[in-house]
Amino acid sequence: MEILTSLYTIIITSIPYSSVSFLTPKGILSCSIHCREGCVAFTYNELTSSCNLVSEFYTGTPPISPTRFYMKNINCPLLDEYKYITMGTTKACVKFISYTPHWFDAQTVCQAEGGFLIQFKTIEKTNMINQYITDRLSIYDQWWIGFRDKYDNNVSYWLDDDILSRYDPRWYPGEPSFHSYGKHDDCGVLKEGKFWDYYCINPLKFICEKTI
Ligand SMILES: [Ca+2]
Repeated sequence: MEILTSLYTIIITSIPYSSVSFLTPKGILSCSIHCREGCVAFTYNELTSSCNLVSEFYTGTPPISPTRFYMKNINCPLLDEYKYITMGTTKACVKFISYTPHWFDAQTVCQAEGGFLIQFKTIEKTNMINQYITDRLSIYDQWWIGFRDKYDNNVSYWLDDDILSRYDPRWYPGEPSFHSYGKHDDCGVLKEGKFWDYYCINPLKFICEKTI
């Protein structure tokens, strides 16, 4: 049981979760060993020898009966509506926020929670988040993300100052425009799986990220 102590925190929760189940008569340790890539927690029922590997859980929906969870010690505050999303070796701790401030207030909210507007430095991470949005939200939603033309010189920078090339294939056709309808398009948006630049004072939903 030392492995459980070192790798997992036991919490009692009524949080709904998505999981796969199978029988492991060898017990809870066997169940825990199956909780590897893509698994953030598990439950084990001693009476039925049923092991549930949990890939995601979340708050805000009607509670189910309380379950004893064994949760991996991941630096992602899942109980604060952040989601730990994995696809292969790609991982992210993110929160989709549906009220609609302008870009700067969105970034301020993320910073107040110890994070930042989400950055997409790899194709794999972009694909993973787009898949999640397609499956659980709407691909037509518009989200503030963590890049902008910070010097107003038609160069887009991620929040860590890496440049997002204007030739990156993840831009929507015709983007970045940098200007439209007489306004500066300086702030980063994810919509329909692609990057756009918008006028920063638009009211949009946003995605916060925490480093894990
Ligand atoms: Ca634009």
